[in-house]
Amino acid sequence: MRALVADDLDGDGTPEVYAGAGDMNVHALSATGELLWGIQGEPGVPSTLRTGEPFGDGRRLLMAGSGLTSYGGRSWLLDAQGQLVHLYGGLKSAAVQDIAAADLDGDGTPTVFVGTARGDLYAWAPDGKWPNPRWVRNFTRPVRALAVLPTQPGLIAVGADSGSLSAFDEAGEMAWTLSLGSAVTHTALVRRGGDTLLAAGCRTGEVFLVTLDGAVRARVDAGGALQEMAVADLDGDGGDEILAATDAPRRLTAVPSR
Ligand SMILES: [Ca+2]
Ligand SMILES: [Ca+2]
Repeated sequence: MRALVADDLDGDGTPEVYAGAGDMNVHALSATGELLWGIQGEPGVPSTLRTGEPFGDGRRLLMAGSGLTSYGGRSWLLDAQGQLVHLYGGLKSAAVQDIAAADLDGDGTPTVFVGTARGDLYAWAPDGKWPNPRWVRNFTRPVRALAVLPTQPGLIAVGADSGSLSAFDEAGEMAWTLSLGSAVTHTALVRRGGDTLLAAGCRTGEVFLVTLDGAVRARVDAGGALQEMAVADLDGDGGDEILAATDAPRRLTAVPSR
Protein backbone atom coordinates (compact mmCIF):
# COMPACT_ATOMS: atom_id res chain seq x y z
CA MET A 1 0.00 0.00 0.00
CA ARG A 2 1.48 3.31 -1.09
CA ALA A 3 -1.20 5.92 -0.51
CA LEU A 4 -4.43 6.32 1.43
CA VAL A 5 -7.09 8.99 1.50
CA ALA A 6 -10.63 9.10 2.93
CA ASP A 7 -13.27 11.43 1.51
CA ASP A 8 -16.97 11.46 0.72
CA LEU A 9 -16.66 11.72 -3.05
CA ASP A 10 -20.14 10.36 -3.79
CA GLY A 11 -21.70 12.89 -1.41
CA ASP A 12 -23.86 10.44 0.55
CA GLY A 13 -22.61 11.72 3.91
CA THR A 14 -20.25 8.80 4.61
CA PRO A 15 -16.58 8.81 3.58
CA GLU A 16 -15.08 6.18 1.33
CA VAL A 17 -11.48 5.01 1.60
CA TYR A 18 -9.23 5.09 -1.45
CA ALA A 19 -5.97 3.16 -1.53
CA GLY A 20 -3.13 3.23 -4.05
CA ALA A 21 -1.52 -0.21 -4.16
CA GLY A 22 1.54 -1.91 -5.53
CA ASP A 23 -0.63 -3.82 -8.03
CA MET A 24 -0.96 -0.47 -9.86
CA ASN A 25 -4.64 -0.22 -8.94
CA VAL A 26 -6.58 2.39 -7.05
CA HIS A 27 -8.99 0.54 -4.77
CA ALA A 28 -12.12 2.06 -3.28
CA LEU A 29 -13.61 0.72 -0.07
CA SER A 30 -16.80 1.63 1.71
CA ALA A 31 -16.63 3.01 5.26
CA THR A 32 -17.37 -0.54 6.46
CA GLY A 33 -14.50 -2.03 4.46
CA GLU A 34 -16.40 -3.47 1.50
CA LEU A 35 -14.41 -3.38 -1.75
CA LEU A 36 -16.29 -1.10 -4.15
CA TRP A 37 -13.95 -1.16 -7.13
CA GLY A 38 -10.33 -1.30 -8.21
CA ILE A 39 -9.00 0.16 -11.42
CA GLN A 40 -5.68 0.80 -13.06
CA GLY A 41 -5.64 4.40 -14.17
CA GLU A 42 -2.32 4.11 -15.93
CA PRO A 43 0.74 1.82 -15.80
CA GLY A 44 2.49 2.80 -12.58
CA VAL A 45 1.91 2.60 -8.87
CA PRO A 46 -0.52 5.26 -7.62
CA SER A 47 1.71 6.48 -4.79
CA THR A 48 0.02 9.88 -4.45
CA LEU A 49 -3.71 10.23 -3.76
CA ARG A 50 -5.45 13.51 -3.03
CA THR A 51 -9.00 14.74 -3.33
CA GLY A 52 -10.32 18.07 -4.54
CA GLU A 53 -12.57 19.93 -6.93
CA PRO A 54 -10.30 20.40 -9.95
CA PHE A 55 -13.11 21.70 -12.19
CA GLY A 56 -14.52 24.13 -9.62
CA ASP A 57 -18.02 22.77 -10.26
CA GLY A 58 -18.64 21.12 -6.89
CA ARG A 59 -17.61 17.69 -8.16
CA ARG A 60 -15.14 16.16 -5.71
CA LEU A 61 -12.71 13.89 -7.50
CA LEU A 62 -9.79 11.66 -6.67
CA MET A 63 -6.45 12.96 -7.95
CA ALA A 64 -3.90 10.18 -8.36
CA GLY A 65 -0.27 10.30 -9.38
CA SER A 66 2.11 7.61 -10.58
CA GLY A 67 5.21 7.15 -8.51
CA LEU A 68 7.08 3.90 -8.11
CA THR A 69 7.74 1.92 -11.30
CA SER A 70 5.99 4.59 -13.30
CA TYR A 71 7.30 5.11 -16.79
CA GLY A 72 4.81 7.82 -17.57
CA GLY A 73 4.75 9.83 -14.36
CA ARG A 74 1.23 10.85 -15.13
CA SER A 75 -1.60 12.08 -12.97
CA TRP A 76 -5.24 11.31 -13.43
CA LEU A 77 -8.66 12.17 -12.08
CA LEU A 78 -11.17 9.52 -11.07
CA ASP A 79 -14.75 9.98 -9.97
CA ALA A 80 -16.42 8.16 -7.06
CA GLN A 81 -17.36 5.29 -9.38
CA GLY A 82 -13.77 4.80 -10.56
CA GLN A 83 -14.32 6.31 -14.01
CA LEU A 84 -11.34 8.08 -15.55
CA VAL A 85 -12.26 11.76 -15.90
CA HIS A 86 -8.99 13.23 -17.15
CA LEU A 87 -5.30 12.44 -17.56
CA TYR A 88 -2.41 14.88 -17.21
CA GLY A 89 1.12 14.26 -18.24
CA GLY A 90 3.45 12.36 -20.40
CA LEU A 91 6.16 13.33 -17.92
CA LYS A 92 8.64 10.67 -18.89
CA SER A 93 10.21 8.90 -15.92
CA ALA A 94 9.23 11.67 -13.53
CA ALA A 95 7.45 10.15 -10.55
CA VAL A 96 4.61 12.29 -9.21
CA GLN A 97 5.27 13.44 -5.64
CA ASP A 98 2.26 15.61 -4.79
CA ILE A 99 -0.91 17.02 -6.37
CA ALA A 100 -3.14 19.95 -5.40
CA ALA A 101 -6.08 21.67 -7.07
CA ALA A 102 -7.09 25.21 -6.19
CA ASP A 103 -8.62 28.34 -7.69
CA LEU A 104 -6.01 30.69 -6.25
CA ASP A 105 -7.10 33.86 -8.07
CA GLY A 106 -10.82 33.27 -7.56
CA ASP A 107 -11.76 33.49 -11.24
CA GLY A 108 -13.86 30.33 -11.01
CA THR A 109 -11.33 28.05 -12.73
CA PRO A 110 -8.94 26.03 -10.59
CA THR A 111 -5.46 24.92 -11.56
CA VAL A 112 -4.18 21.40 -10.98
CA PHE A 113 -0.62 21.53 -9.59
CA VAL A 114 1.62 18.47 -9.97
CA GLY A 115 5.09 18.22 -8.44
CA THR A 116 7.50 15.61 -9.79
CA ALA A 117 10.72 13.85 -8.84
CA ARG A 118 12.40 15.55 -11.76
CA GLY A 119 11.98 18.84 -9.92
CA ASP A 120 9.15 20.26 -11.99
CA LEU A 121 5.99 21.92 -10.79
CA TYR A 122 3.36 21.69 -13.52
CA ALA A 123 0.31 23.94 -13.49
CA TRP A 124 -2.46 22.39 -15.57
CA ALA A 125 -5.74 23.84 -16.69
CA PRO A 126 -8.38 21.39 -15.38
CA ASP A 127 -8.85 20.03 -18.91
CA GLY A 128 -5.23 20.65 -19.94
CA LYS A 129 -3.45 18.26 -22.26
CA TRP A 130 0.20 17.29 -22.64
CA PRO A 131 2.44 18.96 -23.74
CA ASN A 132 0.72 22.26 -22.91
CA PRO A 133 0.56 23.00 -19.19
CA ARG A 134 -0.28 26.57 -18.19
CA TRP A 135 3.26 26.87 -16.88
CA VAL A 136 6.16 24.86 -15.45
CA ARG A 137 8.73 25.84 -12.81
CA ASN A 138 11.84 23.79 -12.12
CA PHE A 139 13.47 23.40 -8.69
CA THR A 140 16.55 21.44 -9.89
CA ARG A 141 15.87 18.73 -7.30
CA PRO A 142 12.70 16.68 -6.67
CA VAL A 143 9.58 18.52 -5.59
CA ARG A 144 8.24 16.77 -2.48
CA ALA A 145 5.30 18.65 -1.03
CA LEU A 146 2.65 21.17 -2.06
CA ALA A 147 0.33 23.25 0.12
CA VAL A 148 -2.41 25.70 -0.81
CA LEU A 149 -2.03 28.86 1.27
CA PRO A 150 -5.27 30.62 2.30
CA THR A 151 -3.96 34.08 1.43
CA GLN A 152 -5.76 36.67 -0.77
CA PRO A 153 -5.13 35.81 -3.55
CA GLY A 154 -4.16 32.25 -2.74
CA LEU A 155 -0.66 30.85 -3.24
CA ILE A 156 0.74 27.39 -3.87
CA ALA A 157 3.68 26.55 -1.60
CA VAL A 158 6.29 24.14 -2.92
CA GLY A 159 8.88 22.25 -0.90
CA ALA A 160 11.81 20.67 -2.73
CA ASP A 161 14.89 18.55 -2.07
CA SER A 162 17.03 21.59 -2.84
CA GLY A 163 15.91 22.97 0.54
CA SER A 164 13.78 25.64 -1.07
CA LEU A 165 10.31 26.53 0.16
CA SER A 166 8.62 28.82 -2.35
CA ALA A 167 5.17 30.24 -3.02
CA PHE A 168 3.65 31.03 -6.41
CA ASP A 169 0.44 32.65 -7.54
CA GLU A 170 -1.87 30.97 -10.04
CA ALA A 171 -0.14 32.74 -12.94
CA GLY A 172 3.20 31.24 -11.90
CA GLU A 173 4.76 34.40 -10.43
CA MET A 174 6.91 33.72 -7.37
CA ALA A 175 5.59 35.52 -4.30
CA TRP A 176 8.45 34.51 -1.99
CA THR A 177 11.14 31.87 -1.51
CA LEU A 178 13.19 30.65 1.44
CA SER A 179 16.21 28.39 1.63
CA LEU A 180 15.79 26.11 4.63
CA GLY A 181 19.11 24.33 4.19
CA SER A 182 17.75 20.78 4.04
CA ALA A 183 15.31 18.95 1.76
CA VAL A 184 11.73 20.11 2.43
CA THR A 185 9.73 16.89 2.33
CA HIS A 186 6.47 17.72 4.13
CA THR A 187 4.18 20.74 4.36
CA ALA A 188 1.01 21.39 6.35
CA LEU A 189 -1.06 24.33 7.52
CA VAL A 190 -0.99 24.95 11.26
CA ARG A 191 -3.32 27.09 13.41
CA ARG A 192 -1.53 29.15 16.03
CA GLY A 193 -3.36 31.72 18.15
CA GLY A 194 -5.76 32.89 15.42
CA ASP A 195 -3.04 32.81 12.76
CA THR A 196 -2.46 30.22 10.08
CA LEU A 197 1.16 29.26 9.52
CA LEU A 198 2.88 26.87 7.15
CA ALA A 199 4.83 24.03 8.74
CA ALA A 200 7.69 22.83 6.54
CA GLY A 201 9.24 19.55 7.61
CA CYS A 202 12.78 18.81 6.48
CA ARG A 203 14.42 15.46 5.94
CA THR A 204 16.83 16.19 8.78
CA GLY A 205 13.90 16.42 11.23
CA GLU A 206 13.83 20.17 11.48
CA VAL A 207 10.35 21.69 11.20
CA PHE A 208 10.10 25.37 10.29
CA LEU A 209 7.02 27.43 11.06
CA VAL A 210 6.65 30.02 8.34
CA THR A 211 4.17 32.88 7.99
CA LEU A 212 2.06 32.83 4.83
CA ASP A 213 4.10 35.76 3.49
CA GLY A 214 7.33 33.82 3.83
CA ALA A 215 8.97 34.76 7.16
CA VAL A 216 10.39 32.06 9.42
CA ARG A 217 8.72 32.42 12.82
CA ALA A 218 10.08 29.35 14.61
CA ARG A 219 12.18 26.24 14.15
CA VAL A 220 11.94 23.02 16.09
CA ASP A 221 13.94 19.83 15.76
CA ALA A 222 12.14 16.47 15.86
CA GLY A 223 15.53 14.89 16.43
CA GLY A 224 15.63 12.30 13.64
CA ALA A 225 15.13 11.76 9.92
CA LEU A 226 11.58 12.89 9.14
CA GLN A 227 9.36 10.16 7.66
CA GLU A 228 5.86 11.60 8.03
CA MET A 229 4.25 14.71 9.48
CA ALA A 230 0.70 15.53 10.53
CA VAL A 231 -1.02 18.33 12.43
CA ALA A 232 -3.85 18.12 14.94
CA ASP A 233 -5.05 20.07 17.97
CA LEU A 234 -4.27 17.26 20.40
CA ASP A 235 -5.08 19.16 23.59
CA GLY A 236 -8.05 21.15 22.27
CA ASP A 237 -6.56 24.57 23.05
CA GLY A 238 -7.15 25.92 19.53
CA GLY A 239 -3.50 25.63 18.47
CA ASP A 240 -2.30 22.72 16.36
CA GLU A 241 0.38 20.36 17.57
CA ILE A 242 2.78 19.00 14.95
CA LEU A 243 3.26 15.25 14.86
CA ALA A 244 6.59 14.16 13.46
CA ALA A 245 7.44 10.51 12.80
CA THR A 246 11.19 10.01 12.57
CA ASP A 247 13.68 7.31 11.79
CA ALA A 248 17.02 7.17 13.66
CA PRO A 249 15.68 7.41 16.29
CA ARG A 250 12.40 5.74 15.43
CA ARG A 251 9.88 7.73 17.35
CA LEU A 252 6.79 9.89 17.17
CA THR A 253 7.17 13.40 18.53
CA ALA A 254 4.33 15.83 19.22
CA VAL A 255 5.60 19.41 19.07
CA PRO A 256 3.33 21.44 21.38
CA SER A 257 1.58 24.54 20.06
CA ARG A 258 3.07 26.67 22.87
CA1 LIG B 1 -19.78 8.46 0.58
CA1 LIG C 1 -8.20 30.43 -11.18
